[in-house]
Amino acid sequence: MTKALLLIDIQNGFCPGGNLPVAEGDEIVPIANALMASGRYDLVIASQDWHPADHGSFASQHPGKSPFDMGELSGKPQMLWPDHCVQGTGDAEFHGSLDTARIDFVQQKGQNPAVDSYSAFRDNDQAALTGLADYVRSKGVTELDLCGLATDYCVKFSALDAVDMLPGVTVRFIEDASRGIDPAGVAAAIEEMQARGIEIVTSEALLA
Ligand code: VGL
Ligand code: ZN
Repeated sequence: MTKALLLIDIQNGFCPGGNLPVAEGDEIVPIANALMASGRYDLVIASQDWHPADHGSFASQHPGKSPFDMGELSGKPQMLWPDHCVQGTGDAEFHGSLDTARIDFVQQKGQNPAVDSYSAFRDNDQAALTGLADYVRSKGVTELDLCGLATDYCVKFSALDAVDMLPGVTVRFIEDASRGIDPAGVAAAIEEMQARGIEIVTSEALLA
């Protein structure tokens, strides 16, 4: 059995003070650190939202649009975001208290300005893969526990893709080690994950 922990986008940009802050986003950092330090995991992976400054998911690239408006990107509906997690900026760095020394592999995503990439495994149009599924397979992972920011976007899409792309791997969502953007969206995301066979767990249960 090879157990992996996948930390989704625990970056300054998604924490209070960042450009796309998730309420209480920083409160998950000590939990993520405890999970990493627990000895439960053979492998720790972290994803990093890593956008060029002109990324097409940014409202700033769509004249007349504001953040959180719906827009279009490459002909598909796209939620327009504030500029966030621009490559090389502090906003894109992992939270300063995250114990990054324990991370074995970082998967960056969202570099293509023409498509958004909520999932750590592939772009939203499912055309381009990040390579993370191959990496996870190459390590013989049998159990993948996920948490991070934001539950209703990048965590959910990563969890659903893990189920799709890694058949046979047990996938768990760690609820207390995650925070979301929209409370209704979080509830819907948890139902959707559960319906797809993802176990909803707490860090306390995993560390017991
Ligand atoms: C995310 C919106 C835009 C996330 C990333 O990490 O959940 N959300 N980019
Ligand atoms: Zn993004």
